[in-house]
Amino acid sequence: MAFFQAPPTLGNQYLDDAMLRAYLARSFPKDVLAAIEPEFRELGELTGGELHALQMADRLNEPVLTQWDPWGHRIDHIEVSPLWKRAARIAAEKGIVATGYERKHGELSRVHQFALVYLFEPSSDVYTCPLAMTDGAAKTLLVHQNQALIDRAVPLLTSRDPEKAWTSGQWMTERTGGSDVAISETVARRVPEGFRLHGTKWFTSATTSQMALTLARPEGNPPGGKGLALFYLELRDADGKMNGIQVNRLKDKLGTRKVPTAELTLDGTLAQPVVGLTDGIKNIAPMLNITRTWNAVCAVGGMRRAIALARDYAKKRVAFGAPLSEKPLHVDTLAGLEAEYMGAFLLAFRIVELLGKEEARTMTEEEAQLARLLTPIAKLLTGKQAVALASETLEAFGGAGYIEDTGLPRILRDAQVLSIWEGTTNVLSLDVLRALSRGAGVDAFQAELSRRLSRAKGAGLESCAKAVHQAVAHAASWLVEADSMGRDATEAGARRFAMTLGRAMELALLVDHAAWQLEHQGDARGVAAAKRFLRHGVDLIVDTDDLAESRALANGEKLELG
Ligand code: MFK
Repeated sequence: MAFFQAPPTLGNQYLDDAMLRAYLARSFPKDVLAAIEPEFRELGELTGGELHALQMADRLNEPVLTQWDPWGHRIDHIEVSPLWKRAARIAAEKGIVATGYERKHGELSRVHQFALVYLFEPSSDVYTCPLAMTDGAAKTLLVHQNQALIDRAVPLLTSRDPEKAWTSGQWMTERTGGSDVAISETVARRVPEGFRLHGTKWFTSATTSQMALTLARPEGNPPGGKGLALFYLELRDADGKMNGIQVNRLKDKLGTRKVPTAELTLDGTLAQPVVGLTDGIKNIAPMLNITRTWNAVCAVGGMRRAIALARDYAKKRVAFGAPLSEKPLHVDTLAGLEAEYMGAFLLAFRIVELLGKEEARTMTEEEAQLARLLTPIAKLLTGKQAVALASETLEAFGGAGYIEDTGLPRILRDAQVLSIWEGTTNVLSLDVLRALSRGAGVDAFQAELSRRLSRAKGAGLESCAKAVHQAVAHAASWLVEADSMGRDATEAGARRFAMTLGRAMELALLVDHAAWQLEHQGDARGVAAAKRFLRHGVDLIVDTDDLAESRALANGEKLELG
Protein backbone atom coordinates (compact mmCIF):
# COMPACT_ATOMS: atom_id res chain seq x y z
CA MET A 1 0.00 0.00 0.00
CA ALA A 2 1.23 3.50 -0.83
CA PHE A 3 2.40 5.65 2.06
CA PHE A 4 0.44 8.68 3.25
CA GLN A 5 1.66 10.71 6.17
CA ALA A 6 -0.84 11.21 9.00
CA PRO A 7 -1.24 14.96 9.61
CA PRO A 8 -0.86 16.58 13.03
CA THR A 9 -4.07 16.91 15.02
CA LEU A 10 -5.15 18.83 18.10
CA GLY A 11 -6.99 17.75 21.20
CA ASN A 12 -8.69 19.91 23.80
CA GLN A 13 -6.29 22.84 23.97
CA TYR A 14 -6.86 23.40 27.67
CA LEU A 15 -6.65 19.80 28.81
CA ASP A 16 -3.53 19.20 26.72
CA ASP A 17 -1.73 22.26 28.04
CA ALA A 18 0.36 21.21 31.03
CA MET A 19 1.99 24.62 31.35
CA LEU A 20 -1.24 26.59 31.49
CA ARG A 21 -2.82 24.14 33.89
CA ALA A 22 0.16 24.14 36.24
CA TYR A 23 0.28 27.93 36.15
CA LEU A 24 -3.43 28.26 36.90
CA ALA A 25 -3.21 25.71 39.72
CA ARG A 26 -0.40 27.78 41.17
CA SER A 27 -2.15 31.12 40.74
CA PHE A 28 -5.75 30.51 41.82
CA PRO A 29 -7.17 29.22 45.08
CA LYS A 30 -8.56 25.72 44.47
CA ASP A 31 -12.24 26.71 44.78
CA VAL A 32 -11.88 29.62 42.36
CA LEU A 33 -10.11 27.47 39.79
CA ALA A 34 -12.78 24.80 40.13
CA ALA A 35 -15.42 27.45 39.46
CA ILE A 36 -13.79 28.92 36.34
CA GLU A 37 -12.19 25.78 34.92
CA PRO A 38 -15.27 24.85 32.84
CA GLU A 39 -14.74 28.08 30.87
CA PHE A 40 -11.21 27.02 29.97
CA ARG A 41 -12.27 23.49 29.21
CA GLU A 42 -15.03 24.65 26.85
CA LEU A 43 -12.80 27.13 25.09
CA GLY A 44 -10.04 24.52 24.80
CA GLU A 45 -12.52 22.15 23.19
CA LEU A 46 -13.66 24.83 20.77
CA THR A 47 -10.19 26.03 19.77
CA GLY A 48 -8.78 22.52 19.36
CA GLY A 49 -11.94 21.35 17.57
CA GLU A 50 -14.57 23.39 15.75
CA LEU A 51 -12.66 26.63 15.50
CA HIS A 52 -9.46 24.98 14.32
CA ALA A 53 -11.39 23.02 11.70
CA LEU A 54 -13.08 26.21 10.55
CA GLN A 55 -9.71 27.94 10.41
CA MET A 56 -8.40 25.25 8.06
CA ALA A 57 -11.54 25.35 5.91
CA ASP A 58 -11.44 29.15 5.85
CA ARG A 59 -7.80 29.33 4.86
CA LEU A 60 -8.28 31.08 1.54
CA ASN A 61 -10.99 33.53 2.60
CA GLU A 62 -9.77 37.05 3.14
CA PRO A 63 -11.52 40.32 3.87
CA VAL A 64 -12.97 42.08 0.87
CA LEU A 65 -13.48 45.83 0.54
CA THR A 66 -16.39 47.08 -1.56
CA GLN A 67 -16.07 50.83 -1.96
CA TRP A 68 -19.20 51.53 -4.07
CA ASP A 69 -22.72 50.18 -4.26
CA PRO A 70 -24.23 49.42 -7.69
CA TRP A 71 -25.82 52.91 -7.78
CA GLY A 72 -22.66 54.84 -7.14
CA HIS A 73 -22.91 55.49 -3.43
CA ARG A 74 -19.68 55.25 -1.51
CA ILE A 75 -20.21 52.49 1.04
CA ASP A 76 -16.74 51.20 1.98
CA HIS A 77 -18.10 47.90 3.22
CA ILE A 78 -15.57 45.36 4.45
CA GLU A 79 -16.72 41.75 4.42
CA VAL A 80 -14.70 39.68 6.87
CA SER A 81 -14.01 35.94 6.72
CA PRO A 82 -16.52 33.40 8.09
CA LEU A 83 -14.12 32.51 10.88
CA TRP A 84 -13.93 36.14 11.96
CA LYS A 85 -17.72 36.30 12.17
CA ARG A 86 -17.77 33.19 14.32
CA ALA A 87 -14.84 34.44 16.40
CA ALA A 88 -16.65 37.72 17.09
CA ARG A 89 -19.61 35.86 18.58
CA ILE A 90 -17.46 33.51 20.61
CA ALA A 91 -15.33 36.39 21.90
CA ALA A 92 -18.37 38.23 23.20
CA GLU A 93 -20.12 35.17 24.63
CA LYS A 94 -16.99 33.87 26.36
CA GLY A 95 -16.18 37.32 27.73
CA ILE A 96 -12.71 37.47 26.28
CA VAL A 97 -12.59 41.20 26.95
CA ALA A 98 -15.46 41.41 29.45
CA THR A 99 -13.88 39.05 32.00
CA GLY A 100 -11.16 41.61 32.72
CA TYR A 101 -13.74 44.29 33.52
CA GLU A 102 -16.27 42.22 35.43
CA ARG A 103 -13.45 41.72 37.93
CA LYS A 104 -15.03 38.77 39.68
CA HIS A 105 -11.75 37.54 41.12
CA GLY A 106 -10.07 40.70 42.32
CA GLU A 107 -6.47 41.05 41.26
CA LEU A 108 -6.60 37.65 39.52
CA SER A 109 -9.32 38.80 37.12
CA ARG A 110 -6.80 39.72 34.45
CA VAL A 111 -5.14 36.29 34.77
CA HIS A 112 -8.57 34.73 34.29
CA GLN A 113 -9.19 36.89 31.22
CA PHE A 114 -5.78 36.43 29.64
CA ALA A 115 -5.91 32.66 30.09
CA LEU A 116 -8.99 32.86 27.85
CA VAL A 117 -7.14 35.15 25.42
CA TYR A 118 -4.23 32.71 25.29
CA LEU A 119 -6.52 29.76 24.53
CA PHE A 120 -8.55 31.67 21.97
CA GLU A 121 -5.74 33.36 20.03
CA PRO A 122 -4.25 30.52 17.94
CA SER A 123 -7.59 29.49 16.40
CA SER A 124 -8.93 33.03 15.99
CA ASP A 125 -7.05 34.10 12.84
CA VAL A 126 -5.86 37.11 14.84
CA TYR A 127 -9.34 38.25 15.82
CA THR A 128 -7.39 39.01 18.99
CA CYS A 129 -6.21 42.17 17.20
CA PRO A 130 -9.55 44.02 17.43
CA LEU A 131 -10.10 42.52 20.88
CA ALA A 132 -6.76 43.87 22.11
CA MET A 133 -7.61 47.33 20.85
CA THR A 134 -11.09 47.05 22.37
CA ASP A 135 -9.60 46.25 25.75
CA GLY A 136 -7.10 49.09 25.33
CA ALA A 137 -9.83 51.56 24.42
CA ALA A 138 -12.03 50.60 27.38
CA LYS A 139 -9.06 50.96 29.72
CA THR A 140 -8.04 54.32 28.23
CA LEU A 141 -11.53 55.79 28.53
CA LEU A 142 -11.74 54.62 32.13
CA VAL A 143 -8.29 55.96 33.03
CA HIS A 144 -9.18 59.39 31.69
CA GLN A 145 -12.56 59.46 33.44
CA ASN A 146 -14.43 61.03 30.55
CA GLN A 147 -17.84 60.04 31.91
CA ALA A 148 -19.85 60.77 28.77
CA LEU A 149 -17.60 58.58 26.65
CA ILE A 150 -17.42 55.92 29.34
CA ASP A 151 -21.21 55.77 29.50
CA ARG A 152 -21.47 55.67 25.74
CA ALA A 153 -18.79 53.13 24.86
CA VAL A 154 -17.46 51.06 27.76
CA PRO A 155 -20.61 48.94 28.30
CA LEU A 156 -20.52 48.06 24.59
CA LEU A 157 -16.78 47.40 24.49
CA THR A 158 -17.12 45.03 27.43
CA SER A 159 -20.45 43.46 26.48
CA ARG A 160 -21.05 39.71 26.39
CA ASP A 161 -23.93 40.13 23.96
CA PRO A 162 -22.72 39.44 20.39
CA GLU A 163 -25.54 41.58 19.00
CA LYS A 164 -24.41 44.59 21.00
CA ALA A 165 -20.68 44.15 21.51
CA TRP A 166 -18.40 46.76 19.96
CA THR A 167 -14.77 46.59 19.01
CA SER A 168 -12.43 49.55 18.78
CA GLY A 169 -9.62 50.63 16.47
CA GLN A 170 -6.37 52.28 17.52
CA TRP A 171 -5.37 54.62 14.72
CA MET A 172 -1.90 55.91 15.37
CA THR A 173 0.11 55.27 12.24
CA GLU A 174 0.29 57.80 9.42
CA ARG A 175 2.35 58.02 6.25
CA THR A 176 4.97 59.80 8.33
CA GLY A 177 5.52 56.56 10.23
CA GLY A 178 4.37 54.21 12.93
CA SER A 179 7.20 54.69 15.41
CA ASP A 180 7.72 58.46 15.43
CA VAL A 181 4.08 59.24 16.06
CA ALA A 182 4.85 62.82 17.16
CA ILE A 183 5.18 63.93 13.52
CA SER A 184 1.61 62.89 12.66
CA GLU A 185 -0.11 65.22 10.21
CA THR A 186 -3.83 64.81 10.92
CA VAL A 187 -5.39 68.09 12.02
CA ALA A 188 -8.44 68.64 14.22
CA ARG A 189 -10.64 71.65 13.42
CA ARG A 190 -12.98 72.94 16.07
CA VAL A 191 -16.64 73.05 14.99
CA PRO A 192 -19.76 73.69 17.06
CA GLU A 193 -20.47 69.96 17.44
CA GLY A 194 -16.92 69.03 18.50
CA PHE A 195 -13.89 68.59 16.24
CA ARG A 196 -13.54 67.46 12.65
CA LEU A 197 -10.44 65.50 11.69
CA HIS A 198 -8.63 65.83 8.36
CA GLY A 199 -5.75 63.55 7.41
CA THR A 200 -4.65 60.09 6.39
CA LYS A 201 -4.26 57.06 8.61
CA TRP A 202 -1.86 54.67 6.94
CA PHE A 203 -2.37 51.46 8.92
CA THR A 204 -5.67 51.00 10.70
CA SER A 205 -6.11 47.45 11.92
CA ALA A 206 -9.57 45.86 11.95
CA THR A 207 -11.36 48.75 10.30
CA THR A 208 -14.67 47.00 10.86
CA SER A 209 -14.75 48.36 14.41
CA GLN A 210 -17.55 50.65 15.58
CA MET A 211 -15.24 53.20 17.21
CA ALA A 212 -11.61 54.21 17.32
CA LEU A 213 -9.20 56.16 19.45
CA THR A 214 -6.86 58.26 17.37
CA LEU A 215 -4.45 61.18 17.48
CA ALA A 216 -4.78 64.54 15.73
CA ARG A 217 -3.32 68.00 16.17
CA PRO A 218 -5.87 70.67 17.08
CA GLU A 219 -5.32 73.67 14.82
CA GLY A 220 -2.91 76.13 16.37
CA ASN A 221 -1.16 73.50 18.52
CA PRO A 222 2.64 73.26 18.33
CA PRO A 223 4.45 70.44 16.50
CA GLY A 224 5.59 67.34 18.40
CA GLY A 225 3.87 64.76 20.51
CA LYS A 226 2.63 67.25 23.08
CA GLY A 227 0.71 69.13 20.38
CA LEU A 228 -1.32 66.05 19.48
CA ALA A 229 -4.58 65.30 21.24
CA LEU A 230 -6.37 62.01 21.86
CA PHE A 231 -9.75 61.73 20.10
CA TYR A 232 -12.70 59.36 20.22
CA LEU A 233 -14.73 58.77 17.08
CA GLU A 234 -17.42 56.46 15.78
CA LEU A 235 -17.02 55.11 12.28
CA ARG A 236 -20.65 55.22 11.13
CA ASP A 237 -23.77 57.11 12.06
CA ALA A 238 -27.04 55.46 13.07
CA ASP A 239 -27.92 54.94 9.38
CA GLY A 240 -24.64 53.18 8.72
CA LYS A 241 -23.18 56.12 6.80
CA MET A 242 -19.44 56.66 7.17
CA ASN A 243 -18.38 59.50 9.45
CA GLY A 244 -16.28 61.43 6.93
CA ILE A 245 -14.06 58.37 6.46
CA GLN A 246 -13.00 56.78 3.21
CA VAL A 247 -11.37 53.35 3.10
CA ASN A 248 -8.79 53.78 0.34
CA ARG A 249 -7.64 50.19 0.21
CA LEU A 250 -6.88 47.13 2.32
CA LYS A 251 -3.22 46.38 2.93
CA ASP A 252 -1.60 43.43 1.16
CA LYS A 253 0.33 42.01 4.11
CA LEU A 254 2.78 39.17 4.74
CA GLY A 255 0.57 37.79 7.50
CA THR A 256 -2.46 38.62 9.64
CA ARG A 257 -4.24 38.37 6.32
CA LYS A 258 -7.67 37.92 7.89
CA VAL A 259 -7.30 41.25 9.71
CA PRO A 260 -8.79 43.99 7.52
CA THR A 261 -6.01 46.55 7.81
CA ALA A 262 -6.83 49.67 5.84
CA GLU A 263 -5.57 53.00 4.63
CA LEU A 264 -8.08 55.69 5.49
CA THR A 265 -8.73 59.28 4.52
CA LEU A 266 -10.35 61.31 7.27
CA ASP A 267 -12.21 64.15 5.63
CA GLY A 268 -14.20 65.97 8.26
CA THR A 269 -14.56 63.02 10.65
CA LEU A 270 -16.50 64.13 13.71
CA ALA A 271 -14.55 63.35 16.87
CA GLN A 272 -14.52 64.20 20.57
CA PRO A 273 -11.41 64.84 22.65
CA VAL A 274 -10.98 62.18 25.32
CA VAL A 275 -8.93 64.28 27.71
CA GLY A 276 -7.66 67.80 27.05
CA LEU A 277 -6.31 69.12 23.78
CA THR A 278 -2.63 68.24 24.16
CA ASP A 279 -0.38 65.33 25.23
CA GLY A 280 -2.02 62.84 22.91
CA ILE A 281 0.87 60.36 22.98
CA LYS A 282 1.07 60.35 26.74
CA ASN A 283 -2.71 60.01 26.94
CA ILE A 284 -2.88 57.04 24.58
CA ALA A 285 -0.12 55.23 26.53
CA PRO A 286 -2.63 53.23 28.65
CA MET A 287 -3.93 51.73 25.41
CA LEU A 288 -0.41 50.90 24.24
CA ASN A 289 0.39 49.15 27.49
CA ILE A 290 -2.74 47.01 27.25
CA THR A 291 -2.22 46.07 23.60
CA ARG A 292 1.43 45.28 24.33
CA THR A 293 0.27 42.93 27.07
CA TRP A 294 -2.07 41.26 24.58
CA ASN A 295 0.82 41.02 22.16
CA ALA A 296 2.91 39.12 24.71
CA VAL A 297 0.10 36.75 25.65
CA CYS A 298 -0.81 36.13 22.00
CA ALA A 299 2.85 35.47 21.25
CA VAL A 300 2.90 32.65 23.82
CA GLY A 301 -0.49 31.40 22.63
CA GLY A 302 0.95 31.08 19.12
CA MET A 303 4.12 29.42 20.42
CA ARG A 304 2.06 26.89 22.32
CA ARG A 305 0.02 26.03 19.19
CA ALA A 306 3.15 25.54 17.08
CA ILE A 307 4.61 23.23 19.72
CA ALA A 308 1.35 21.29 20.10
CA LEU A 309 1.30 20.55 16.37
CA ALA A 310 5.01 19.73 16.19
CA ARG A 311 4.81 17.47 19.22
CA ASP A 312 1.86 15.53 17.81
CA TYR A 313 3.55 15.24 14.44
CA ALA A 314 6.79 13.99 15.99
CA LYS A 315 4.88 11.06 17.46
CA LYS A 316 3.35 10.18 14.09
CA ARG A 317 6.16 10.84 11.69
CA VAL A 318 8.49 7.86 11.27
CA ALA A 319 11.84 8.46 9.61
CA PHE A 320 15.07 6.47 9.66
CA GLY A 321 13.23 3.68 11.41
CA ALA A 322 11.65 5.47 14.37
CA PRO A 323 9.17 8.22 15.22
CA LEU A 324 10.78 11.66 15.31
CA SER A 325 9.80 11.81 18.97
CA GLU A 326 12.48 9.18 19.59
CA LYS A 327 15.19 10.76 17.47
CA PRO A 328 17.73 12.43 19.77
CA LEU A 329 18.37 15.51 17.66
CA HIS A 330 14.70 16.15 16.99
CA VAL A 331 13.97 15.66 20.69
CA ASP A 332 16.76 18.08 21.55
CA THR A 333 15.31 20.69 19.19
CA LEU A 334 11.77 20.41 20.54
CA ALA A 335 13.05 20.50 24.12
CA GLY A 336 14.78 23.80 23.42
CA LEU A 337 11.58 25.22 21.98
CA GLU A 338 9.57 24.10 24.99
CA ALA A 339 12.00 25.79 27.39
CA GLU A 340 11.81 29.08 25.46
CA TYR A 341 8.02 28.89 25.36
CA MET A 342 7.80 28.22 29.10
CA GLY A 343 10.00 31.21 29.89
CA ALA A 344 7.97 33.40 27.54
CA PHE A 345 4.71 32.16 29.06
CA LEU A 346 5.76 33.08 32.58
CA LEU A 347 6.98 36.53 31.58
CA ALA A 348 3.80 37.33 29.65
CA PHE A 349 1.61 36.25 32.53
CA ARG A 350 3.76 38.13 35.02
CA ILE A 351 2.79 41.42 33.35
CA VAL A 352 -0.82 40.23 33.32
CA GLU A 353 -0.64 39.64 37.09
CA LEU A 354 0.73 43.15 37.61
CA LEU A 355 -2.01 44.67 35.46
CA GLY A 356 -4.59 42.87 37.58
CA LYS A 357 -3.01 44.20 40.76
CA GLU A 358 -3.02 47.74 39.44
CA GLU A 359 -6.71 47.53 38.62
CA ALA A 360 -7.63 45.91 41.92
CA ARG A 361 -5.60 48.66 43.65
CA THR A 362 -3.43 46.14 45.46
CA MET A 363 -0.26 47.18 43.69
CA THR A 364 2.73 48.57 45.58
CA GLU A 365 4.84 51.44 44.23
CA GLU A 366 7.64 48.95 43.59
CA GLU A 367 5.29 46.75 41.54
CA ALA A 368 4.13 49.78 39.56
CA GLN A 369 7.73 50.48 38.62
CA LEU A 370 8.24 46.84 37.74
CA ALA A 371 5.14 46.84 35.52
CA ARG A 372 6.32 49.93 33.63
CA LEU A 373 9.70 48.32 32.97
CA LEU A 374 8.51 44.79 32.33
CA THR A 375 5.70 45.56 29.85
CA PRO A 376 7.93 46.69 26.95
CA ILE A 377 10.47 44.00 27.86
CA ALA A 378 7.83 41.27 27.76
CA LYS A 379 6.42 42.55 24.49
CA LEU A 380 9.75 42.76 22.72
CA LEU A 381 11.23 39.53 24.00
CA THR A 382 8.19 37.29 23.52
CA GLY A 383 7.66 38.77 20.04
CA LYS A 384 11.15 37.72 19.00
CA GLN A 385 10.84 34.34 20.69
CA ALA A 386 7.55 33.70 18.88
CA VAL A 387 9.03 34.43 15.45
CA ALA A 388 12.09 32.24 16.09
CA LEU A 389 9.97 29.43 17.47
CA ALA A 390 7.47 29.56 14.61
CA SER A 391 10.30 29.34 12.10
CA GLU A 392 11.90 26.40 13.88
CA THR A 393 8.64 24.49 14.28
CA LEU A 394 7.92 24.77 10.57
CA GLU A 395 11.23 23.04 10.03
CA ALA A 396 10.09 20.27 12.37
CA PHE A 397 7.59 19.28 9.65
CA GLY A 398 10.21 19.23 6.90
CA GLY A 399 8.80 20.25 3.53
CA ALA A 400 5.23 19.99 4.82
CA GLY A 401 5.90 23.01 7.02
CA TYR A 402 6.45 25.03 3.87
CA ILE A 403 3.22 24.00 2.17
CA GLU A 404 0.30 26.38 2.45
CA ASP A 405 -2.60 23.95 2.73
CA THR A 406 -1.12 22.29 5.80
CA GLY A 407 -2.01 25.56 7.52
CA LEU A 408 1.50 25.69 8.98
CA PRO A 409 3.06 28.65 7.10
CA ARG A 410 0.33 30.92 8.49
CA ILE A 411 1.78 30.39 11.96
CA LEU A 412 5.08 31.94 10.91
CA ARG A 413 3.47 34.75 8.92
CA ASP A 414 1.18 35.67 11.79
CA ALA A 415 4.04 35.53 14.28
CA GLN A 416 6.16 37.96 12.29
CA VAL A 417 3.90 40.90 13.06
CA LEU A 418 4.35 40.47 16.79
CA SER A 419 7.75 42.14 16.75
CA ILE A 420 6.57 44.94 14.47
CA TRP A 421 3.19 46.31 15.50
CA GLU A 422 2.65 47.90 18.88
CA GLY A 423 6.24 49.13 18.76
CA THR A 424 9.14 47.37 17.05
CA THR A 425 11.84 45.64 19.07
CA ASN A 426 14.08 48.69 18.82
CA VAL A 427 11.34 51.21 19.70
CA LEU A 428 10.46 49.13 22.74
CA SER A 429 14.11 48.80 23.74
CA LEU A 430 14.23 52.60 23.75
CA ASP A 431 11.00 52.60 25.76
CA VAL A 432 12.82 50.56 28.40
CA LEU A 433 15.38 53.37 28.62
CA ARG A 434 12.51 55.87 28.77
CA ALA A 435 10.92 53.95 31.63
CA LEU A 436 14.23 53.92 33.53
CA SER A 437 14.74 57.63 32.97
CA ARG A 438 11.30 58.30 34.41
CA GLY A 439 11.85 56.48 37.66
CA ALA A 440 11.07 52.83 36.90
CA GLY A 441 13.89 51.40 38.94
CA VAL A 442 16.31 48.60 38.42
CA ASP A 443 15.83 48.14 42.18
CA ALA A 444 12.25 46.96 41.67
CA PHE A 445 13.53 44.58 39.02
CA GLN A 446 16.28 43.24 41.29
CA ALA A 447 13.84 42.77 44.16
CA GLU A 448 11.54 40.73 41.94
CA LEU A 449 14.44 38.57 40.80
CA SER A 450 15.59 37.95 44.34
CA ARG A 451 12.12 36.90 45.39
CA ARG A 452 11.85 34.49 42.48
CA LEU A 453 15.30 33.05 42.94
CA SER A 454 14.97 32.54 46.67
CA ARG A 455 13.38 29.17 45.92
CA ALA A 456 16.37 27.99 43.89
CA LYS A 457 17.48 25.29 46.26
CA GLY A 458 18.78 21.99 44.96
CA ALA A 459 18.02 20.21 41.72
CA GLY A 460 20.70 22.28 39.96
CA LEU A 461 18.67 25.49 40.11
CA GLU A 462 21.46 27.38 41.93
CA SER A 463 23.45 27.64 38.70
CA CYS A 464 20.44 29.31 37.08
CA ALA A 465 20.13 31.77 39.96
CA LYS A 466 23.82 32.59 39.75
CA ALA A 467 23.59 33.23 36.01
CA VAL A 468 20.59 35.53 36.48
CA HIS A 469 22.34 37.60 39.13
CA GLN A 470 25.51 37.83 37.05
CA ALA A 471 23.64 38.84 33.88
CA VAL A 472 21.65 41.58 35.62
CA ALA A 473 24.71 42.90 37.44
CA HIS A 474 26.49 43.01 34.09
CA ALA A 475 23.56 44.83 32.48
CA ALA A 476 23.45 47.35 35.32
CA SER A 477 27.17 48.09 35.14
CA TRP A 478 26.99 48.35 31.36
CA LEU A 479 24.22 50.93 31.70
CA VAL A 480 26.30 53.10 34.02
CA GLU A 481 29.29 52.83 31.71
CA ALA A 482 27.28 53.50 28.54
CA ASP A 483 25.50 56.48 30.13
CA SER A 484 28.86 57.99 30.99
CA MET A 485 29.81 57.77 27.30
CA GLY A 486 26.69 59.56 26.12
CA ARG A 487 23.23 58.85 24.80
CA ASP A 488 24.44 57.25 21.54
CA ALA A 489 26.29 54.54 23.44
CA THR A 490 23.25 53.79 25.58
CA GLU A 491 20.89 53.68 22.62
CA ALA A 492 23.22 51.44 20.62
CA GLY A 493 23.15 48.77 23.31
CA ALA A 494 19.51 49.21 24.31
CA ARG A 495 18.23 46.07 22.62
CA ARG A 496 20.88 43.81 24.19
CA PHE A 497 20.18 45.48 27.53
CA ALA A 498 16.41 44.93 27.29
CA MET A 499 16.83 41.36 26.05
CA THR A 500 19.24 40.55 28.88
CA LEU A 501 16.82 41.87 31.49
CA GLY A 502 14.03 39.94 29.80
CA ARG A 503 15.91 36.67 29.57
CA ALA A 504 17.09 37.06 33.16
CA MET A 505 13.50 37.58 34.29
CA GLU A 506 12.25 34.62 32.26
CA LEU A 507 14.87 32.39 33.81
CA ALA A 508 14.10 33.65 37.32
CA LEU A 509 10.40 32.97 36.75
CA LEU A 510 11.26 29.52 35.40
CA VAL A 511 13.29 28.77 38.53
CA ASP A 512 10.39 29.80 40.74
CA HIS A 513 7.95 27.76 38.68
CA ALA A 514 10.31 24.77 38.68
CA ALA A 515 10.55 24.79 42.47
CA TRP A 516 6.75 24.97 42.78
CA GLN A 517 6.23 22.19 40.23
CA LEU A 518 8.71 19.95 41.96
CA GLU A 519 7.13 20.51 45.34
CA HIS A 520 3.46 20.38 44.35
CA GLN A 521 3.37 18.12 41.33
CA GLY A 522 6.50 16.01 41.80
CA ASP A 523 7.40 17.02 38.26
CA ALA A 524 10.92 18.13 37.34
CA ARG A 525 9.99 19.45 33.90
CA GLY A 526 10.31 23.01 35.16
CA VAL A 527 13.81 22.24 36.41
CA ALA A 528 14.74 20.79 33.02
CA ALA A 529 13.29 23.86 31.30
CA ALA A 530 15.25 26.27 33.50
CA LYS A 531 18.52 24.41 32.91
CA ARG A 532 17.86 24.24 29.17
CA PHE A 533 16.93 27.94 29.02
CA LEU A 534 20.17 28.79 30.80
CA ARG A 535 22.14 26.95 28.13
CA HIS A 536 20.54 29.14 25.44
CA GLY A 537 22.14 32.19 27.06
CA VAL A 538 20.96 34.99 29.28
CA ASP A 539 23.64 37.68 29.24
CA LEU A 540 23.69 39.35 25.83
CA ILE A 541 25.55 42.48 26.92
CA VAL A 542 28.51 43.59 24.84
CA ASP A 543 30.79 45.74 26.97
CA THR A 544 31.90 48.30 24.47
CA ASP A 545 29.93 48.95 21.36
CA ASP A 546 32.25 50.68 18.93
CA LEU A 547 29.92 53.13 17.24
CA ALA A 548 32.38 53.93 14.44
CA GLU A 549 32.59 50.23 13.58
CA SER A 550 28.81 49.88 13.69
CA ARG A 551 28.32 52.88 11.40
CA ALA A 552 30.82 51.56 8.85
CA LEU A 553 29.19 48.13 8.81
CA ALA A 554 25.61 49.38 8.85
CA ASN A 555 26.05 52.09 6.26
CA GLY A 556 28.55 50.32 4.03
CA GLU A 557 31.31 52.88 4.58
CA LYS A 558 35.06 52.43 4.58
CA LEU A 559 36.56 52.18 8.06
CA GLU A 560 40.07 53.45 8.94
CA LEU A 561 41.83 51.18 11.42
CA GLY A 562 42.52 52.68 14.89
C1 MFK B 1 -2.35 39.91 18.88
C2 MFK B 1 -2.10 41.14 19.68
C3 MFK B 1 -2.72 42.28 19.07
C4 MFK B 1 -2.14 43.57 19.41
C5 MFK B 1 -2.96 44.70 18.81
C6 MFK B 1 -2.51 45.03 17.48
C7 MFK B 1 -3.09 46.29 16.94
C8 MFK B 1 -2.11 46.92 16.04
C9 MFK B 1 -2.35 48.36 15.92
C10 MFK B 1 -1.09 49.13 16.01
O1 MFK B 1 0.00 48.70 15.76
S1 MFK B 1 -1.35 50.69 16.55
C11 MFK B 1 0.21 51.46 16.48
C12 MFK B 1 1.06 51.16 17.63
N1 MFK B 1 2.02 52.21 17.68
C13 MFK B 1 2.96 52.23 18.57
O2 MFK B 1 3.09 51.32 19.39
C14 MFK B 1 3.85 53.44 18.61
C15 MFK B 1 5.30 53.08 18.59
N2 MFK B 1 6.10 54.24 19.01
C16 MFK B 1 6.36 54.50 20.30
O3 MFK B 1 5.93 53.77 21.19
C17 MFK B 1 7.19 55.70 20.57
O4 MFK B 1 8.08 55.38 21.61
C18 MFK B 1 6.33 56.91 21.00
C19 MFK B 1 5.27 57.18 19.97
C20 MFK B 1 5.67 56.70 22.36
C21 MFK B 1 7.31 58.10 21.07
O5 MFK B 1 6.61 59.29 21.27
P1 MFK B 1 7.37 60.63 21.68
O6 MFK B 1 6.32 61.69 21.92
O7 MFK B 1 8.44 60.91 20.72
O8 MFK B 1 8.06 60.18 23.07
P2 MFK B 1 8.15 60.92 24.47
O9 MFK B 1 8.21 62.39 24.30
O10 MFK B 1 9.31 60.27 25.17
O11 MFK B 1 6.82 60.48 25.24
C22 MFK B 1 5.67 61.26 25.30
C23 MFK B 1 5.00 60.97 26.64
O12 MFK B 1 4.39 59.69 26.59
C24 MFK B 1 5.96 60.95 27.79
O13 MFK B 1 5.28 61.43 28.94
P3 MFK B 1 5.71 62.83 29.67
O14 MFK B 1 5.28 63.88 28.68
O15 MFK B 1 4.96 62.86 30.94
O16 MFK B 1 7.18 62.76 29.81
C25 MFK B 1 6.24 59.49 27.97
O17 MFK B 1 6.66 59.15 29.27
C26 MFK B 1 4.87 58.90 27.68
N3 MFK B 1 4.98 57.51 27.23
C27 MFK B 1 5.52 57.06 26.07
N4 MFK B 1 5.43 55.72 26.01
C28 MFK B 1 4.85 55.32 27.15
C29 MFK B 1 4.57 56.46 27.94
N5 MFK B 1 3.98 56.38 29.13
C30 MFK B 1 3.67 55.15 29.61
N6 MFK B 1 3.92 54.02 28.90
C31 MFK B 1 4.50 54.06 27.70
N7 MFK B 1 4.72 52.92 27.02
